[in-house]
Amino acid sequence: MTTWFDRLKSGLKKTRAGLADSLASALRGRKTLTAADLEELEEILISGDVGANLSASLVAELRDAAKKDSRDPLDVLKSILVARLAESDRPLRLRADGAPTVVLVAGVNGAGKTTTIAKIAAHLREERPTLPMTFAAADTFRAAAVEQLAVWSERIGADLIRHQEGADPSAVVFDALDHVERKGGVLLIDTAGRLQTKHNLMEELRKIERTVVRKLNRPSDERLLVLDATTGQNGIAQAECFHAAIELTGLVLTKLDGTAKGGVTFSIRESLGLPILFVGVGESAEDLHAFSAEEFVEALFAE
Ligand SMILES: Nc1nc2c(ncn2[C@@H]2O[C@H](COP(=O)(O)OP(=O)(O)OP(=O)(O)O)[C@@H](O)[C@H]2O)c(=O)[nH]1
Ligand SMILES: [Mg+2]
Repeated sequence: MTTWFDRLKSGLKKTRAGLADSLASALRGRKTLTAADLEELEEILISGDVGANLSASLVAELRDAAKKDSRDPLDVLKSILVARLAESDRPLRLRADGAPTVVLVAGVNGAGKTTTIAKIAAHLREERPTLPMTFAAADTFRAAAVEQLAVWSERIGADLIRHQEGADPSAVVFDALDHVERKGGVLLIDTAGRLQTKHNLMEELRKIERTVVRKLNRPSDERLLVLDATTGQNGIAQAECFHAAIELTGLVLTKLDGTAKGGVTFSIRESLGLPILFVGVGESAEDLHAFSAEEFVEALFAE
C-alpha cells in the first residue's frame, strides 16, 4: 500500500524538478555562501513561484542562520522553510460541544471544492464511522453540480440536502442547518465557483454565511478556500478576494501534482497568514491529506 508520504512525494515531483532540485544543487555541501550564491538562490526561489518578497526574506534568513549553524546549508534552509510553514499546521476543527460543525467550502470554478468535500467526508467516515454527515448542495447553478454531490453522498453515506437547479443557495443552506440541528454531526456546504471578480458570487457567499449566523447564532466553524495550486501566484489575489467576503479560516491547496509551482505553498501561507488544512495531490480520496509542514518539506526535497 502506498503511504501518504509516498503519494505526497510523487505528487510534488514537478515542483521538485523545478525548485527543490535546483535549491539542493545550489546549496548541498557548500562550506560558505557567497553573495553570488545567495543571488542565485533568490532567483531559483522566485522562478519556483515562492514570490519575490518571501524569496528575499528567506535568503536573508539563510545568510544569517548559516553563519551560526554548522549544518549543511540545505538542511538549514529546510529548517527555515518548515518553521515558516509550521505555524499553519492545524487539523479541521470539529466541535466538541455536541452542536453541529459547519464547514463552508468556497473557491473558483474547478478548483476542487466538490471533490474536496467528498475526500474530507471519506476521511471522517473512516475515522468516525458513526458521525452523522450532511452535504448541502448550495451550488445550485448547474444541475450537474448537485448530481456530482449526490453520487458522493451515496457512496460515503452522507445525507444530501438539495433544491432544484437555480434555487437560492442560502435556502438550501437554511434547510441543511435545520437538518443538522436535529441530526448533529458535520455539515459540509458545497458552493458555486463562478469567477471571484463577479460580485454575485461573493454576495452569495456572504448571504450563506449570514444564514448560518442567523440560524445558529454563531458563524460557521470553518470557512475554507479551495485553491488550485496550478494557478500559482494568482491564487493569492483570489484568496484575498474570498477572505474579504467571508473571512476565511483556512485553505485547501489542491492539484499540487499538476504543477511545478508548488513553491506557491510558501508564499500563500506567508501572504495570507491563513493555515493550510489540507493538500491535494491527485483525484482519489487518499490523495487529500491533512497538511504537515515538516512532511511537506521532507517530501519536496526527498531524493
Ligand atoms: N490532479 C488532481 N486533480 C484534482 C485534485 N483535486 C481535484 N481534482 C480534480 O479537479 C476537477 C474539478 O474538481 P471539482 O471538485 O469538481 O471542482 P469544483 O471546485 O467543485 O468545480 P465547480 O463546481 O465546477 O466550480 C475534478 O476532475 C477533480 O477530480 C488534485 O489534487 N489533483
Ligand atoms: Mg463543484
